[in-house]
Amino acid sequence: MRDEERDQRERPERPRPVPGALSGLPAGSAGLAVTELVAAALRPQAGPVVAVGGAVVDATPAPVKDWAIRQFGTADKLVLQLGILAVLTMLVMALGVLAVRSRRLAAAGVLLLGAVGAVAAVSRPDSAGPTDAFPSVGGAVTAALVLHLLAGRLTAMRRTPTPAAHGAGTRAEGTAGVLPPAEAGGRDRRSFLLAAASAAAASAVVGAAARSLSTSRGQDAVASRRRVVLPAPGSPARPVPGRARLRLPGITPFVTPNDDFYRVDTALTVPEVDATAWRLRIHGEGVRRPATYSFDDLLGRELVERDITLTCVSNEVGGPYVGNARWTGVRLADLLAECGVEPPSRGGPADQLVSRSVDGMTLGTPVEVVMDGRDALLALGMNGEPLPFEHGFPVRMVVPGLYGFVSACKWIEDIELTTFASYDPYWVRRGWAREAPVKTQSRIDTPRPFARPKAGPVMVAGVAWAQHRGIAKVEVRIDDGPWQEARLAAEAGRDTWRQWSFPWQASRGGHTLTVRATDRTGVVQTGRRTRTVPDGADGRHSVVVTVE
Ligand SMILES: Nc1nc2c(c(=O)[nH]1)N[C@H]1C(S)=C(S)[C@@H](COP(=O)(O)O)O[C@H]1N2
Ligand SMILES: [Mo]
Repeated sequence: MRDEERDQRERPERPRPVPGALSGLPAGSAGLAVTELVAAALRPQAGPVVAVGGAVVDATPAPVKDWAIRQFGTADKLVLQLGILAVLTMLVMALGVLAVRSRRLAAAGVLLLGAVGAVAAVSRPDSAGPTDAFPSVGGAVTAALVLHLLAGRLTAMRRTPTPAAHGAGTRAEGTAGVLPPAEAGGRDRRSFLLAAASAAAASAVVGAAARSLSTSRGQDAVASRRRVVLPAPGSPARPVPGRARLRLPGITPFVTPNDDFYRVDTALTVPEVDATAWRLRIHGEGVRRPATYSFDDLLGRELVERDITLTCVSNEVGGPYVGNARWTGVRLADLLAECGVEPPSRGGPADQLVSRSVDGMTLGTPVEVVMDGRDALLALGMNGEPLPFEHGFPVRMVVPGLYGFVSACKWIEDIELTTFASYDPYWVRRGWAREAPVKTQSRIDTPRPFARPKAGPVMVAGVAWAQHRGIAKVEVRIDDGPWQEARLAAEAGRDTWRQWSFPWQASRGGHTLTVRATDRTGVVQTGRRTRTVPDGADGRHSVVVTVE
């Protein structure tokens, strides 16, 4: 009997997973907070969540990426980062459980996580070098230390039986000279909880400091944007005819306001570039006079203003990734000519213009297209204001007629003349086409899918686009009926979309409305549906409605 009693007293309790897992949380949050602070001080892009997220984005196959864009739209990045945080939370909880058994193994696990973040940060295309490992390393060391400390308290707590486990131990007993086990257990528990709470509180303080530091760092960029005054364009946009804008409920407006303009990019944190420090370098094959331009250099040139509709190759038939804005900028062809660049048709050696952004994105555009006389711009303004940060401040490219992924480089900082044969930019390496003119497309904006309009006159309306070729005709078909011509709004220009409308005498029952466009080269939008990969979706948009 005596032996059994002693056993009960001295044998450590079996490790309990719940407090272990809970000790992983303050350790993880302390690590993450330090990570954020170091990243805010050094480079926000070097933070492990952003770096690992970026690596995941880059490694995701095109069809999965397409699916994610479809599922989550512009929230895809938030979903990805929350996913990474969820995985991280589970891992630190598991490491917390492990720490109760082996503090050394758990610390090694935490450091391994840090190593993953460090490697991701250092190997990003826009990495600033080995220092990008600092946020991950600092965070991992912090998390390992906190976990070590908490697991130590937990182990101490376990060695002394707790009052609950023995159903004994009242305050009165504790007044004896020697601390009874029950009281010691309570003390250890308090010390564990205190340590865990302190770690959590310290993480909150450090996290807040990291946020305010990163805000203040972004302020130079914000201030530089606020100071920009766009001079009146030397070459203003052609006035948009009044009849280019249909005033119909539910139709997409002719000009897309900046806040509604779709956003597609791989940037997990929007680059905030200080325009005063910004430079654009033009160099490469056949560049006889390589040059570097500042933002003021560009602002001092003749500005041209153009209405241009931008489309994403990932836009599904009927999808939302298309927008029309009034861009202000400088002619890219003029800059290239100044640098001594000749297009291939005049003997120039380079057929591909590779634009590179501050976040390491690369896009390839045919030199011939950029220099064929169309309004290929280095845009500084969007709808009368400096570019919003999300849309590429301080400078981006816009080339009418080409999908964004082969032309519209945001946060641009480098233009290199090269050949298609010798260099594949980012999207091409992931299965997208080298060259991608926008396909002729049209979309029904109203009625909405599954609407229930009343029988009688129903206005069917939407937009159609075939940038740089222009829209010649839009037709609508009801069910399997004949194609009937829609009314086209006036043409603002060949580089913009065109609104259209079709007054329909709707009869009761279910109906399928289909639209197709014909461009000015005679190409009719095909009925054969294709995927967005590799060079944009083909097919016609249909909407099913029930007329009551
Ligand atoms: N730096 C950078 N530029 C970029 C991209 C990107 O991921 N990074 N995405 C391109 C794509 S695919 C499109 S469709 C357009 C979208 O421009 P927007 O976000 O201003 O609409 O930007 C292009 N420029
Ligand atoms: Mo795109």
